Amino acid sequence: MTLRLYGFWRSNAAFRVRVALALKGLDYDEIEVDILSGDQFGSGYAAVNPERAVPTLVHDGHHLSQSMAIIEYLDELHAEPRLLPIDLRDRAYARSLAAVSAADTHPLTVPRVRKHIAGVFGADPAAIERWCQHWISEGLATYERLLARRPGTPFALGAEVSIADIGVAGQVALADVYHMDVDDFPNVANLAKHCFSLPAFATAHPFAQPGYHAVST
Ligand SMILES: N[C@@H](CCC(=O)N[C@@H](CS)C(=O)NCC(=O)O)C(=O)O
Repeated sequence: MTLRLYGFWRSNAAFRVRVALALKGLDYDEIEVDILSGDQFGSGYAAVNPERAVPTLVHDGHHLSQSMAIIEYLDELHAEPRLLPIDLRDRAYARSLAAVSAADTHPLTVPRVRKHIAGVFGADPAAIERWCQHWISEGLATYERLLARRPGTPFALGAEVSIADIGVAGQVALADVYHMDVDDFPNVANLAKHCFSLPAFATAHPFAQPGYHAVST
């Protein structure tokens, strides 16, 4: 079996897939698509993923996109450890937690959105940074309220790591990229501490990627 991930060091969606691959112990190679330089629009990448976004996972020649769909595919391909709980209600809860970051907040911070608010509304780099920090903070606050209502330990659903934790940890990784601390969100901070103590999460972090370099947002 061969697995190739097209990603980028600061891509939060690629982070989610890296964590899932590592938790399942699946070997893969990663090809960098520099989405800050526009490589997602190049003719080479068009053949890989017409969405013009990362991640793309290529499994034995089969192309998969959208991080959540990729994680669910990996969960069905390689069941252990399960990232989607067996229990119907737990599974819905885990998916809903993951979606707070993957569907609601992270998409507001991606390069095409930043470029659009700069080009159409004249947002300067400081305004774009404030925009992103606002939505990241909103996501963290939503997670804090959800985790307070249903505390899990050490992970969101209890003893086992799940797709929910990938979402929460991803939101914290996003905060790291935007120079934000998570001190105001103690439940989130505690969950992230447990997640990032696992090599699968730590090695997936944007700052641990070979292409990482400190850039302004
Ligand atoms: N919903 C998609 C998000 C894909 C996405 O927007 N990826 C970003 C990086 S995290 C990207 O490649 N953006 C390119 C752009 O905005 O031009 C997923 O979860 O995979």
